[in-house]
Amino acid sequence: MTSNLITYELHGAVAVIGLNRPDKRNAINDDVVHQLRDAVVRGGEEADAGVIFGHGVNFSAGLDLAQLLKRMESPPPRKKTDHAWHTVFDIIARGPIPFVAALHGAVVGGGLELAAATHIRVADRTAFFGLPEGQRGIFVGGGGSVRVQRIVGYSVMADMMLTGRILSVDEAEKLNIVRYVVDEGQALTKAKELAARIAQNTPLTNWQITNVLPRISDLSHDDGLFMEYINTSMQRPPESAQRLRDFVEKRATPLQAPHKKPERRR
Ligand code: 1HE
Repeated sequence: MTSNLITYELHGAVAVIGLNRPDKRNAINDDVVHQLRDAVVRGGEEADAGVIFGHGVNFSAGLDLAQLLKRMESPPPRKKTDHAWHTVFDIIARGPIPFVAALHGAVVGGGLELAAATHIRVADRTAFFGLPEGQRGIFVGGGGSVRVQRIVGYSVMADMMLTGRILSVDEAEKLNIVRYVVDEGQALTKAKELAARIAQNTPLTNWQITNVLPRISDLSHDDGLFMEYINTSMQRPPESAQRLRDFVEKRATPLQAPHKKPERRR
């Protein structure tokens, strides 16, 4: 599927989804949000992991400010509707499959909020990160007050929003905004490689990691342990027994310590 503003390709078990509005620096307008929704829903149905990236030289310049201005200059709607950004970003964050973001160039405002809705972020050395909402006279609206704040904490987010501070890739890595830093032009390749690896996990375990784990972090100690117990004792992926047998019967690929070369199990 290639709609005009979002591209979608299935690479094996990985849905590769691209923001495709490079002339506007992949600024996110209503049509982008709607097409992104269709793409992530489709990915959830037919893939086991997904990648989100930006066409052109940026990931995303965030909310389409021209469209927002037009809306501000029009009469307000009579009725409240669902906030489409929240709906779509929640499908990414808490849907059926994990997503990896491949970041380069501008990752700002709503672009950073979108990246924060994914589960793993990879950035190349051209990426920079900002929340210029303060300068634009608006507030975060794509879930950033929850997701970005949970990643970087209040003091970092307040600094980014109040002063307009732009973070480099190295700063973003220190703050856990990104987990992998790669050379220029390599973010998409690395993100696809990670997604392909993730897609080999059992879908139920991936779902527990993306849906149960973040909810546990919102719970009290006691409730968290209880939720963990329920999850480990009441539902196991159907593939678990075979995977455990593979390990016990020495067919599983050994874990690899970073300082050692891979070794075959005998
Ligand atoms: C845009 C947008 C946009 C570019 N909305 N049209 N986001 C921001 O405050 C970031 C605004 N953008 C920028 O600061 C710069 O565009 C960039 C640093 C990302 C890239 O700079 P550059 O020199 O490569 O591009 P440019 O010349 O600034 O922009 C190229 C075109 O993209 C130009 O349109 P043109 O018709 O004159 O060619 C720009 O107007 C257009 N463009 N960014 C609309 N954001 C749910 S709440 C989330 C709240 C936020 O996201 S706030 C942060 C908004």
